[in-house]
Amino acid sequence: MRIALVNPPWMYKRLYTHSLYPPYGLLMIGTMLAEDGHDVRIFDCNADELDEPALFEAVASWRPEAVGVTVFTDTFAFLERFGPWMRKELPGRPLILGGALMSGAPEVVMRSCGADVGVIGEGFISATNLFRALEQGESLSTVPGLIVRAENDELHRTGPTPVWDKLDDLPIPDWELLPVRKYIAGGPSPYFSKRRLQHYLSIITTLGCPWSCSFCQVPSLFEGVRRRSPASVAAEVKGYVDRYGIESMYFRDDILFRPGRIADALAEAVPDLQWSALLRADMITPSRVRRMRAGGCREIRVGFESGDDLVLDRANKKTAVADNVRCIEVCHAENVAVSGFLIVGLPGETEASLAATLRFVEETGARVSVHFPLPLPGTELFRQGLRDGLIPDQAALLRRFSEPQLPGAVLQPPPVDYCGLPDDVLVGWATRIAEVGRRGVDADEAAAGAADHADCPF
Ligand code: B12
Repeated sequence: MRIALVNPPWMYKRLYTHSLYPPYGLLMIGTMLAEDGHDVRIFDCNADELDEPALFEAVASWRPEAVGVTVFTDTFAFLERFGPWMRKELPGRPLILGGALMSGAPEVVMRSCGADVGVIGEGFISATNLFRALEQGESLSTVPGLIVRAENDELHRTGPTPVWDKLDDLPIPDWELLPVRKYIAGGPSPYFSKRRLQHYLSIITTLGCPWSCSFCQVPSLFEGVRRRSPASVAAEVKGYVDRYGIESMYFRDDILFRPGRIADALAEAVPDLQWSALLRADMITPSRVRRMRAGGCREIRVGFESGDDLVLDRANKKTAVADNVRCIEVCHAENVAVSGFLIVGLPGETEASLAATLRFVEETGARVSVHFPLPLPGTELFRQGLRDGLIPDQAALLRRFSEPQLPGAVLQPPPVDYCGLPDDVLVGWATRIAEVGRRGVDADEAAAGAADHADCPF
């Protein structure tokens, strides 16, 4: 089958000005469908800088038999335009959706654009089965893991999503499906100091998370916690070094589990490679960070979230401010850069807790970016918003997520009020905290002689 896969234009582009981020889920799906014998082409609006008219024209002129779109936080408004366009220009061709936002609110997202099928949660098995069934003209109602539009326009779920057990057995992504050289040359990620990590590719080694923070969708997105072995990770990375000459690697896992063992495997397979990853503060010990640094780690990022323990508790974060402070001290001592994320306006937030967060940033010299709580479908925050009547119209909320962000979009007022503080008070605190949190970055970039990073949260 001739399948067009679309990575829509990001509305949050201003937040991520200094780097390109590959649509990893779409890349994996594309790789697997191509291996299954389909003719696959990814239309990557970000790397190829396609605006909507250019995308529509490119897709139509390729004449696909089916179109798949990856649906993230900011895709809703795009779908409301793309669906009707497809009905008109590619009549009879199925529109298939997948991705985090689609998985969190399948009915709302499917209705927004008249899509024919959605893949709920991970798509390794269900997407493959879905396209086989489509090709053979079989009914989709027997393919589990989907939401399907029936003749009468009703939406039906087809049963639990099948789970890919052994991640080591997944195919290596075929980066040639994307403009891979643009990704490698896309400049250093804003998260990296310019001096340290350049020419990199991304990898994900884990699906799922054992914690259940109120603001995070991951536990509801992927079943259980599945991890790749350090040996298979190192072998894949070595393949990229050999083939593309990359110098660095960016681990995109929400939490990189077993970072010490991964570092050991990388030290052996690719001794010159440098890397960055996300971890939890309570995973950081001097011996582990030393081992990570010896294996090439140059920066970690951590969800600090707040400088107040009550706010952390109510978010079910299961870390304390003391863990965050210790994490920063250890990383500084071991010469591994550390930066993190804060959320301003979580349930329980007060001006006193905001003052505590500002103090935490000032006293530790933490590099942070500041965000407001996003009620993502599938999270406790979202459920709470529904229970408390704060989200009267789900489609309106998701549309709001797709509004183009201003420069420094971290300082957009929150779409839902979770703490009772007025918007201008929250924005005022967020601005002050973000300013202090940028100091470390500015010093770092000045030392590196880097270009102006004015818009960039890091
Ligand atoms: C890397 C990453 C990023 C990168 C790149 C994002 C991107 N669009 O590719 C960056 C740093 C830019 C980013 C930014 C943001 N992110 Co982010 N990100 C991730 C992360 C850590 C990994 C994504 C990934 O590759 N997963 C692994 C792959 C295999 O899974 P997948 O993408 O879901 O794909 C599978 C299925 O969904 C399905 N599938 C996906 N697409 C399609 C398409 C078709 C046609 C089919 C059939 C199937 C299918 O099959 C795939 C294989 O199983 C996830 C958390 C996570 N673990 O997934 C958060 C996550 C996706 N991000 C999240 C959020 C909130 C954001 C931001 C809003 C943060 C912010 N405040 O700015 C922005 C939004 C930017 C944007 N436009 O997406 C939320 C998503 C919520 C949502 N409902 O969309 C997540 C789930 C994190 C969380 N803790 O809740 N993010």
